[in-house]
Amino acid sequence: MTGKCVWFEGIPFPSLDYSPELLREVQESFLIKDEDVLLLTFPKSGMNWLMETVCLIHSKGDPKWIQSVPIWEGSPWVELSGYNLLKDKEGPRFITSHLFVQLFPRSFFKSKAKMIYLIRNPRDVLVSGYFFWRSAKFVKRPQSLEQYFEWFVEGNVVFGSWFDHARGWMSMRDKENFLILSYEEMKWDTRSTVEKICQFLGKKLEPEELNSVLKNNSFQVMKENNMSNFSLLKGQYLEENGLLLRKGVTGDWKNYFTVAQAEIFDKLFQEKMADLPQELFAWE
Ligand code: PPS
Repeated sequence: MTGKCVWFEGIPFPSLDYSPELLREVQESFLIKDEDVLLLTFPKSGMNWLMETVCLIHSKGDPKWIQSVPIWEGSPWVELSGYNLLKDKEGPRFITSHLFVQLFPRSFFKSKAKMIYLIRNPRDVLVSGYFFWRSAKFVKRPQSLEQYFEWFVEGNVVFGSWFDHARGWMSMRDKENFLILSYEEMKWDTRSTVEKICQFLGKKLEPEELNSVLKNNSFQVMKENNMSNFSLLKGQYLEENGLLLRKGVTGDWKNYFTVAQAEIFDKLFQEKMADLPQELFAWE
């Protein structure tokens, strides 16, 4: 998959709008402010769901903003075209990124900016990525799930190894400006997770505002929102069958992994993550 990539400090990036020069500038010069809110995930972990949720919390559940502005403008990607948008923006910003911890703007580590890291069962990340990258025009596409499985376990996919990405960010987990959430908890109890995000961000919502956040960040409503469902990316970046909101469930990997693949994955997970608290990985 990495054949078509742009490389920066050993990490492969899609041949989209990434460049080593921009990535270096982001890392060295982008100024994170204390009042910023940062959203971080490995690709296909539910980033757009988190972005939509945070924007809805900000607008107190009013969907006008998320229905009128592309999702990548509400919470721009710092390592992409969002860089220029963000640089000139006054006041508190939502900032999105898939960057590894070591590539993230260095100014963050001295700031009080709040960061949310959303983690998802990497087996589901793998399946979600397989279906998504098959319809993307800016990567070498996997020809089969078997092939993508091999790439993924070797860390030979865009943005590199899930294990290294997760381990890197997990090292921040004791900091008080850092919140780890899982896609699974967000799926199984969306209300409590949104309340947790509100508490972390110091936002108070009235019951009807919270209900509106929950209505508008639901899979079905997001799937129908052309500002959030990536339909604007069809043509230039995605094939017509390209879907961001594919199934939106947990445990879908069980429908795709063979018994042998499940065993290989379990063994690898043990090798790579055994020393971390296992309650961080509460999934099926
Ligand atoms: S990306 O392209 O890397 O930024 O993709 P990302 O947004 O991180 O992940 C896409 C997966 O998130 C699911 N998703 C949702 N699930 C539940 N509810 C809502 N509202 C929601 N929004 C996005 C999306 O369906 C992708 O997962 P899969 O398993 O492919 O369906």
